[in-house]
Amino acid sequence: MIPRSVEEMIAVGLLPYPVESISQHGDGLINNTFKIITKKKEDPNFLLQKINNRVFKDIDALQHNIRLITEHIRRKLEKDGVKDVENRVLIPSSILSNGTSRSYYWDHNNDYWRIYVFIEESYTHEKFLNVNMAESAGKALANFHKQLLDFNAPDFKELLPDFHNTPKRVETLKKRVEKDVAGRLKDVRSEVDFLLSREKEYSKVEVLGNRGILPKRIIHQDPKVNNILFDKKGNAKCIIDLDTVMHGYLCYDVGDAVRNCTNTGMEDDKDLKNVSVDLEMFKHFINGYTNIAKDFITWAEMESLGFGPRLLTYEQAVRFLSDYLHGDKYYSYKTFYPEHNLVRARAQIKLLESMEENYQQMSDHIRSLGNWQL
Ligand code: GN1
Ligand code: MG
Repeated sequence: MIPRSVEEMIAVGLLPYPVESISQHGDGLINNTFKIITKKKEDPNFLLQKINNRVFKDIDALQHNIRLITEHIRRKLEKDGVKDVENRVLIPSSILSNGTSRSYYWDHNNDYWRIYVFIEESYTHEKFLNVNMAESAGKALANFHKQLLDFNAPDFKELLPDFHNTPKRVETLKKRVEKDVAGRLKDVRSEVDFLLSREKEYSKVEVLGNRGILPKRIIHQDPKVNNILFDKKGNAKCIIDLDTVMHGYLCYDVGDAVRNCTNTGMEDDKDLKNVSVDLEMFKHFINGYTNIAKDFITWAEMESLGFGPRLLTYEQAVRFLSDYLHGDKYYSYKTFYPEHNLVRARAQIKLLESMEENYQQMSDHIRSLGNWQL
């Protein structure tokens, strides 16, 4: 269903083009996105997105960050002679019908909206459909990292500090267990025990980072498969949903992509038999990633790539379970039934078990790709 506010904004002529249709777009858990198709073929189509300002409180800084990142990437691609640069373009509010300010978002009754030009001939998926897609997505992620190696804007702000700081996520879980505000702890004791028994194991990356063994780089932090745009043939065109771009370790991004993209089931699968890591997809994704990343990745980072998927799956289970215990406050927009976050946490736990079982094979594959023992 299209919210009244979207229809109202369009009706008062938000866009300076006649509109043909509005539809819900994509499956992100945080922001709410609508596709706007314009009447005339020559006019561009748009994505209208309601920004979740409970998560992103500083909208000015958020939008400024996105412009810095997209402009940096655009400059890089143009310098490399890439024609038809595929990249998000934000619409400044000054070109909108009533727009006067020079910001890149729109305030409608204290809700914040932004508009992107829709990238034509682009498709999003909830899964890799074949190994070529996995390989192409791996390359796209590595190219994204490569393009941002020299990104250094003094006015760029880290908006969600400690986003993937797993020990801090575990501390939050412990607090939620202690307070049990929603009275749900009694149903999830075994899940809590499972996760807390692994606390030390999953603090390793933070320790390596603090010792300077893993360098911090600018990374995406949320490279789910539905945050990658593909063309009709399944080639990745670009990475979208740049709200979370911040400093972090490469294994966070590779880990989160593998967590989300190589799951044989769904993130909220109720049937745990469906859920496991697809090793073929994993291998192809890693092949694509390292094919590009070999130019800049360090030995220690390469070693961390096999552990990243386990780490991010563990962390995501901790996050879903914490939110369940907290009464679904964080994922509130997209929690469709009372146990939804618990179902998600259980599916992540199942995926984690599958990755722990297959860890040797995953790490061996990474080691087989180069002389990383040096
Ligand atoms: C959220 O909005 P979306 O669906 O791209 C979340 C990610 C989680 C993901 C789980 C800002 O991403 O961190 O991994 O849901 N984004 C934020 O599906 O919290
Ligand atoms: Mg998204």
